[in-house]
Amino acid sequence: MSNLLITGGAGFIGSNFVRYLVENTDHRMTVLDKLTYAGSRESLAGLPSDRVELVVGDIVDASTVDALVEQADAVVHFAAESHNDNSLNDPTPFLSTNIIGTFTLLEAARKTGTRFHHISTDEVYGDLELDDPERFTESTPYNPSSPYSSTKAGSDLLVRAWVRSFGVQATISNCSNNYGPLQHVEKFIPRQITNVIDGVAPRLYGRGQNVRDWIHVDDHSSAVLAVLERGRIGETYLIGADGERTNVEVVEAVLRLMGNDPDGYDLVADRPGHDLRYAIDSSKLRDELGWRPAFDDFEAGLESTIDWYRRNEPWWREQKRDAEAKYALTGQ
Ligand code: NAD
Ligand code: TDX
Repeated sequence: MSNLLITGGAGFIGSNFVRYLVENTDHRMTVLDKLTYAGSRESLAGLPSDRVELVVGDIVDASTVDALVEQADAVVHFAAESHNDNSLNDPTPFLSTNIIGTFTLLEAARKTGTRFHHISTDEVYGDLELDDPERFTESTPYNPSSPYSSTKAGSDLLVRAWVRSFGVQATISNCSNNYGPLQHVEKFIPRQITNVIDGVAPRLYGRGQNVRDWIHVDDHSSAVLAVLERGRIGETYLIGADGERTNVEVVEAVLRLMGNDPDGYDLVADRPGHDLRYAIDSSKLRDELGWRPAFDDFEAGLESTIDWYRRNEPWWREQKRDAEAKYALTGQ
């Protein structure tokens, strides 16, 4: 059993990872989370207090970070500003949290020699044409499009430099779009599910033809655990589950599964710089570490996610009001 420091563990993927580790390992976890608009204590509710402790703090604060990294056997770094649309309205916190925050953690790991795993995104590679037969691999050149993805790319490059220059014991994983319970309703799938619950038509950007490569959040967690336990230091692993779908296909599935007419969506203004398509080739992770996704039925995963939002309205009702007020400003 070891002590893990989980940054951003009160957010969507971080809290699902903590829950996954409580169920599948003996690790003790300290969550360091600023509880921004995207993090909540409720996402960690019901977990055993002898396994999970929440420290409310900022990854940019070196004294907090140094003290916590010192006590940890490994760090898994999820904390980030994570939403592309927000980064178009105000990039400032993205620079601070994603770049300076990662730098602060790396400096602490350098001083202590602590094992470090950095969570990143496929968006660092830019986008693919709809008909491109290629998918992203670990050797695809970095070409980010948005303020969000450029700060994630910058944080990845810091990790690589700290490995090479200072011998930090780090790995990186770049994952495709996650779905599942506890995702903030500003994001595509929970936004549309909660719209339908509220009797509002789902909102598709542009013509809805953009493609995302969906993976269930628990499959992301099992892959991160595999890299943490067996990944080679200094290496990058792409995480994906062959889940490419156009946005309109996803919305039609949500509407159908919720008993509505699959055509009952609205087309709204496109996202500036909107990446066309993401697609992951996860052969390295599968061949080297023997990882396989457990969720091979997207519609079944979507159905249980819909069920979770139906049963957990108190968790999302307040954030829904705030998120829709922001979208109203851009007419989206
Ligand atoms: P999220 O926005 O739901 O959660 C982020 C968490 O980080 C929140 O709990 C927030 O309070 C915390 N946080 C933000 N700034 C902080 C700071 N300065 N100090 C401490 N805590 C801070 O994000 P998510 O969707 O769970 O994404 C988690 C990670 O996974 C991110 O690094 C993101 O880039 C990456 N990622 C996400 C996806 C996806 O589909 N959501 C896909 C690939 C990679
Ligand atoms: O209302 C919407 N309508 C719509 O058509 C919203 C919120 C989104 N979209 C589109 C934009 C994208 O093509 O749906 C797709 C998914 O949008 P987001 O949920 O905002 O995700 P994306 O921009 O693809 O980024 C996500 O995956 C990669 C995460 O938010 C990132 O943190 C991760 O790095």
